[in-house]
Amino acid sequence: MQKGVTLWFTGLSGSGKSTIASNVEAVLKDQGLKVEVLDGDEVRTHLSKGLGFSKEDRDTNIRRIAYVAKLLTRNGVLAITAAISPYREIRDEARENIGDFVEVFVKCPLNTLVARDVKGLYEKAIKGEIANFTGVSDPYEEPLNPDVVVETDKESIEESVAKVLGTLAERGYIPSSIVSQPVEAR
Ligand code: ADX
Repeated sequence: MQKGVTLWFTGLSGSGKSTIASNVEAVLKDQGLKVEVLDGDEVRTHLSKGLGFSKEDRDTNIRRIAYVAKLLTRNGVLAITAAISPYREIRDEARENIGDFVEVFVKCPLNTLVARDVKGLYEKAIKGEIANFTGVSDPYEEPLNPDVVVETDKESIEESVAKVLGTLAERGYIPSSIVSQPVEAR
C-alpha cells in the first residue's frame, strides 16, 4: 500500500520547479503510483483565481495548496506542489500540518534566471512594470533545512529528478527499484 507524502518544491520563478515536478510525476505514474501535481501557475487559474501577489494573497494561495496536498497525502497519494512559496513560515506551517513532507529547494542564481527569462517577466520586473516580483522587488526566503537541494544551473533535469527520487526512496515513500530506472527528460 502506497504511503502518502507531499513533495513540496520551492524556488524562484523560472528556476525549474514545474519541469522537475512533471518529470518526477511521469516517472512515478509509469510505475503505477498515485500522483497529483498542484502547480502554482495552474492553481492560480482555478483554486486561487483572483488572488494577486501581496504577502496576504500569496499566503492564502499557499495555505490552499497545502490544504489540498494534506487531503491527498492522508489518502495515500503522492502530492507534488510547485509554487514559489516564498515565505518560510508558511512552508513550515504546511510541513507541520501535513506531516509526511519532503521539501525540495530548486536553487538557481537570480542572474541566471534573468538571463534565461523564459516568460519575459524578469525584464518587466526590473523595469518596474511588474510590482512585487519575487527575487527582484519582493522577498524569497530560502529554506534553512530543505530535504533536497537541486541546483538547476549546474545539474541536468535527469540529475535533479534522480536526487528527488533518491530522497523519496530513502524515506520509504517509493520503492528503491524506481530510482534505478533510467530517467528520460520529457
Ligand atoms: S506564490 O508566491 O504564490 O507561491 P505562484 O507560484 O503561485 O507564487 O505564482 C508564481 C508565478 O506567477 C510566476 O512563475 C510568474 O509566472 C507569475 N507572477 C506574476 N506576477 C508575479 C510576481 N509579482 N511575483 C512572482 N511571480 C509572479
